[in-house]
Amino acid sequence: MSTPIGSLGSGLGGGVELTISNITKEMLRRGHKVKIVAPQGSIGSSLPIKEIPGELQIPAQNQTRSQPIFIPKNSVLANMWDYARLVQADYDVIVNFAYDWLPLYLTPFFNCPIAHLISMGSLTDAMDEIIEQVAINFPGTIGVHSQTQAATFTFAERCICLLNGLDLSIYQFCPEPTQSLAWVGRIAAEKGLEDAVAAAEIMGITLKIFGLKQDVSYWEKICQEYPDAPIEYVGFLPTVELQKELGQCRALLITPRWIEAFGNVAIEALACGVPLIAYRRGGLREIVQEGKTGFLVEPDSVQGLVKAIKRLDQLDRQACRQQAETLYSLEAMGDRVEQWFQKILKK
Ligand code: HBI
Repeated sequence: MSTPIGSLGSGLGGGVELTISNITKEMLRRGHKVKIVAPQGSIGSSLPIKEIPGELQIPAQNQTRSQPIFIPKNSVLANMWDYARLVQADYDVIVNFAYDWLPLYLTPFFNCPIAHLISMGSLTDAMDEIIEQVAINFPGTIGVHSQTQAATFTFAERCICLLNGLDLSIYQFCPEPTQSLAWVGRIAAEKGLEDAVAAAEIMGITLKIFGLKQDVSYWEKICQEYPDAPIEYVGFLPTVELQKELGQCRALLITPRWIEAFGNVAIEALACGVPLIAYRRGGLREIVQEGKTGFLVEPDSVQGLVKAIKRLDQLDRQACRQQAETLYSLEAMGDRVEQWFQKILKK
């Protein structure tokens, strides 16, 4: 059951789009029957998608903690779950990827077991309350991507930590990089791009920037503030092109202002052999192997980024690829997800 904030392939669903297609690919490879239920207009090369019409849900991260739950008329979320109600007898388990109240509230009304993969940390009181109710009444059905993300909830110990996974065959290991640094992500204030630009200017090293220019005024403000910074905006590339360019960079700078549940771009970089320089925030703290595959830096400290850039030669690109293969392959993620489902079904 996909995210209701955008059709699959629109990019609006952020990391969840990649997560859904990767888990689906791996479950199909293991011989499972899978159907993805997603908003109209969803595309996914050869993925089995059932498109559902209706009005999109508003993004949860733009809401205040006490904001009420909004369900628009002709809600695509409601229509998706009405479809699920009708077909539930054909399936062993329903997997919910939406960070929304309705699927959690509906859980007790379904005969078919529902596994919820919660993709962000605590954002609103209404969501915390309903996730906790399901975590208590349906033990083991709340999946998360990292311990840090789980720790943002009062019921952290009831969450199942799944990490995440990638199709590593798409990512080529690059042993000999150019001098450039990289920054990848939606260009928006919560991603802290200006710190990476400031560090690149201090070091006089080119910073290649990849990602959707979601907030253009934010981008223009950075260009005005750092007119001489050695930055190169490469654009929003499909994965195959992104990994080719990213792989040639000396390191990936990750400068989140908020608690990222995991860090898909971080494991994409590791898969290419690119070490990480990341703020010690959110799921990144569990991905970076300090001094081996990256450095964790004091959050919001440009000087911290600069100090880490100077120590890059201590990091081992082969170890980065190795970490991706050990922890974040589709195989490894598939094992964690399958075991999660089996434990739910056993109950
Ligand atoms: N907001 N309401 C809502 N529902 C989602 O499923 C959702 C969201 N915001 C962001 C989001 N999903 C994903 O982009 C992140 O979880 C990655």
